[in-house]
Amino acid sequence: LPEATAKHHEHAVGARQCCSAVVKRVAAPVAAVWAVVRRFDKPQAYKHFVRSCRLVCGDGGVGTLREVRVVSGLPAATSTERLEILDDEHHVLSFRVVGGEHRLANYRSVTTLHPDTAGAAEGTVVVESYVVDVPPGNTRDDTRLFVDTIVRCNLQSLARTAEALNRRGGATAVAV
Ligand code: A8S
Repeated sequence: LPEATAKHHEHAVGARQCCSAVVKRVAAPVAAVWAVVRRFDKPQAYKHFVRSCRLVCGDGGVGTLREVRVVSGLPAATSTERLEILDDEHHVLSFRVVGGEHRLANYRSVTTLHPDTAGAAEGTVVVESYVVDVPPGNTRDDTRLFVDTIVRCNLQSLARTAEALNRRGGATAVAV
């Protein structure tokens, strides 16, 4: 990764915290993936664990607060999240969990997009790293397994969403 972007994935990890990262290749150009990722007001466009989302304050720029309602069956009901970084030039988005009814206190993630030059067609490599408190009564490994699973699901469905958007030729007509 370019050095400036790699730095975004360096997290200060406290004694009772854990961190990890998930990488996903998408068969669509960076613009198509970014069109989906950058919509802090619409995480449900690809995050299937999100039932609904409303903005508490802000208009989708840095500092915007959203309240996410999670689908049933998870040890969570709501999450209040603040947009920390939205860099349209370098394709970096970061948010922080500031409240809600769930067990992932102090969750913070960083998502970066990179052109994938390996294949013939234009592709994207998505890197998503996070740091989070280990909940009382859980181990670091439990926590990493739980969160990695959610993030992997999100990036899988991000890939499907961006690839469909790209096939419709609509990286700029953001129909997410
Ligand atoms: C994201 C990443 C995560 C979201 C987690 C890890 C969450 O929304 C879910 C279950 C929880 O227990 C915690 O990018 C929380 O959204 C699906 C409500 C925060």
